[in-house]
Amino acid sequence: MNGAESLVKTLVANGVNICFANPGTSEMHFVAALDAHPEMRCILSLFEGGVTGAADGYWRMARQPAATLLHLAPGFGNGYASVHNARKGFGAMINIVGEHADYHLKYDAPLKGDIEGVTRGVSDWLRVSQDSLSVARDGADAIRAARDGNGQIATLVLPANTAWESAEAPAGPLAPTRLHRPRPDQVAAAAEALCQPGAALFVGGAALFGDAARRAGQIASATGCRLMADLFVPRIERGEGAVAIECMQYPVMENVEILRDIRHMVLLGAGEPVAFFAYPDKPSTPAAPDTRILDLCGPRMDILWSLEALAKATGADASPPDVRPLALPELPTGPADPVKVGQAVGALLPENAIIANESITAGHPLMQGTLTARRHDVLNNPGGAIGAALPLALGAAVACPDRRVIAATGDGSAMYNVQSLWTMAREHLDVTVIVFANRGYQILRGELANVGVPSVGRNAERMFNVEDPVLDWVALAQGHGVDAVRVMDMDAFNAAFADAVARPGPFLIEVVID
Ligand SMILES: Cc1ncc(C[n+]2csc(CCOP(=O)(O)OP(=O)(O)O)c2C)c(N)n1
Repeated sequence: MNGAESLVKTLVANGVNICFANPGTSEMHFVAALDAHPEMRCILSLFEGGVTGAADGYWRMARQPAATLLHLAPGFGNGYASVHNARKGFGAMINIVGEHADYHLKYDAPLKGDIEGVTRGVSDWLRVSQDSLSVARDGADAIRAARDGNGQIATLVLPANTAWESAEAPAGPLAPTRLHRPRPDQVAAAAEALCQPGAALFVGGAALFGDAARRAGQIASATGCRLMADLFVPRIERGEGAVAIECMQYPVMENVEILRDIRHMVLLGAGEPVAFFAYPDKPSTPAAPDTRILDLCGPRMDILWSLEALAKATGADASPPDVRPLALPELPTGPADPVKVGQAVGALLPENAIIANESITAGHPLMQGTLTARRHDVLNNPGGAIGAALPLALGAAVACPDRRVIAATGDGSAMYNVQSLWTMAREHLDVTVIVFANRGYQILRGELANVGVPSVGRNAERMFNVEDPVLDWVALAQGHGVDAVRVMDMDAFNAAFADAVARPGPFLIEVVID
């Protein structure tokens, strides 16, 4: 057995059986070892942003880390933005990054780069394997790190000779690690604070879906506090029967209003809300200055245990949570616009769908339109580096083959990792892509005004519009092996969306917004 084989066997023995990949020569022994293990599913992306973004989407739904296979510093660098987004959402992945053989590094060969420099800033755990005998242990440590702290980015750099030289045995299954928990006095103080007038329980991470969200909802019902969360949370359950969680908005001054009456804020699985950007004369944090903030359980701590403890301390067991009703919007007609598209998606969304949302200026109407749709999950982009929706949808569809995945994206954002369409086609994934084709970086017009610049001149206009030439999304999709249609009005959108979510495989709808 060589080092690469010991690593693949270690991954498989620990339940890591998906590898999103874009390999090169320095990874050929790892490729050969993957080839010898058909129980590992290897999924090719044609750009590394798709590799790492898909691993993030996979983790968010499967709650199991996938491996990635990346080619030296430039390959990881191409995937950097999606790793950044994953890390901001406390996502997990195990990046296996090939490197030149250690004795080759001194020659400064073409693909040699500052691999530690490029990986360190977005890796919670980073190691360069020193020899082939250590590779299995390094792999096991990487898996443990990825699972630790509610999800971490683990990056293992694998010099080519450590992959091809002899190894002994793979490392077996790993014991789970224990998460930090708040002290009893902190739980008691939080419980007391939540019973005060003007209290909010501000939740994140695993508290936004499933049983944990129900627990949070019970605590809110029992104490009378508001239940709140950030806007761009990595995963949140919505629609019929989902616990009613009040989400923040994008404009910081709207959030100042939303939080105006909050006097006590208990953080559980989330940090304090912050403005996406700083603006002249606007605050960085929207909570009122006299709000008392209790940091009960950080995002890396034991969120589920903390919710249970808080439920017990507030006597929430018998309190039913406030949940969303089913109230489907009417199907809109007439020319297409983001509000109507949001309503149509809300009306037609299939039960148990997953929406990977990077709709930017169309995002608010989409969230409004789907608030009381059939039950679904939404995956947002917590890191703000655009290009997330297509890879996230890809990874979510691999994790949940029985669920319909919707990728809803701005046309500007969709271009960053457009190659993910090809992987959706190759893997026959049930993804319906909605591209909001407003032919520009619409949000940046508003942001220019937000920083106090009164008008858009020639250069700014040249940086904000994506016209001349106009992107042809039907041709782009078809060129990647995905069927597509362009729609201008709601009758056409409604018909296309209803058809797309019922047919197997990927389909793209370009909805033209003037
Ligand atoms: C990696 C990265 N590059 C650039 C940006 C800046 N940026 C934010 S939104 C945006 C344009 C988004 O355009 P689109 O997806 O078409 O949505 P729209 O604003 O038109 O609704 C850009 C360039 C970013 N957030 N991340």
